Amino acid sequence: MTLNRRAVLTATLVAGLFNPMWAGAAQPLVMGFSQVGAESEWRTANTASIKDAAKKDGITLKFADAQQKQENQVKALRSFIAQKVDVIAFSPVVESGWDTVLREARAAKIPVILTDRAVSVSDPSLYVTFIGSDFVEEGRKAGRWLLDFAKKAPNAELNIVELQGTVGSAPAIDRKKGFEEIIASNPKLKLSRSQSGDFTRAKGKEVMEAFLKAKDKKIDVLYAHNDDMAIGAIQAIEEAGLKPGKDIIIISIDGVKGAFEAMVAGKLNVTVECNPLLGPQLMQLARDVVAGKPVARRITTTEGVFPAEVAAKELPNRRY
Ligand code: GYE
Repeated sequence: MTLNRRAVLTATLVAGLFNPMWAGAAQPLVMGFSQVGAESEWRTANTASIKDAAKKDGITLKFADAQQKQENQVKALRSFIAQKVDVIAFSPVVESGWDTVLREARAAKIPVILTDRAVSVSDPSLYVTFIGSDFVEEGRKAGRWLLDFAKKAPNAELNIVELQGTVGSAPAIDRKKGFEEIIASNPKLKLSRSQSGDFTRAKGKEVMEAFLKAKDKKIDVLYAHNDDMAIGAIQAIEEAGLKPGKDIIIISIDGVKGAFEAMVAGKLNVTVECNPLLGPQLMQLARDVVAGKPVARRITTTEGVFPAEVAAKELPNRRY
């Protein structure tokens, strides 16, 4: 180092302007992540996966929990923009209402990755890529299981009630759509009631209690958009003196451990898998996006269907 350069470096250090990158140390990538909340077992596993993967990958994660409120998510995204993070990732609580804040991110030249849930925006180039499950297909899988089940008693009419996820959220919209599309082929399958239980156990129980109190029609089948609501509903069914999984057939989505335990106990009939372990893939995507590498617009996760008959064998293999 010449005397001159040393003098400049010393002066910079003194002025507090020293950037370690000049000395060859790489700056860690900074990701702002806005999570929906902590409403379900699925979400807890998803958060853990993202935090673990960021740590393992040496990515600095700024994590914000929106407590299932869109306004909190918008605030979090604006704060990430103000902090000039390298990349923003978020799981949007509902589909609509994102245009303005996503334009702000674009104006700040911060790329946005959607995880888990989709948005509906006027300009799809407002986000780079979307990684998560195909919720319509999950609804179809639930519907197909019921079609098969209904074949066992082909003349019987089955009265179905539905516990929907959060109103306006991609999984609630799509899981309803996929299920209805499939059951439409059998006129004996009738959906009589459908209400949101907001993806939580407490609301699932509350809404199921109301369904049971109505007593106008015997309920044969419950379709819950997630396991937590099904588990809440199981409690309501038991408190009403009925046997969940027998008097009322129960179909749900996610495939969390709690659902496998309920199946082993004979209280839940089937769960359609939805994989929350998106962390490692998300970190890789973030690195590629920030490096300007081309990435796929849509990345879907591969998932199965687990009926009660395989629950005991599968339970020890479950990772969430
Ligand atoms: O199914 C539910 C959670 O968006 C896929 O959100 C996710 C859903 C999941 O609360 O349990």
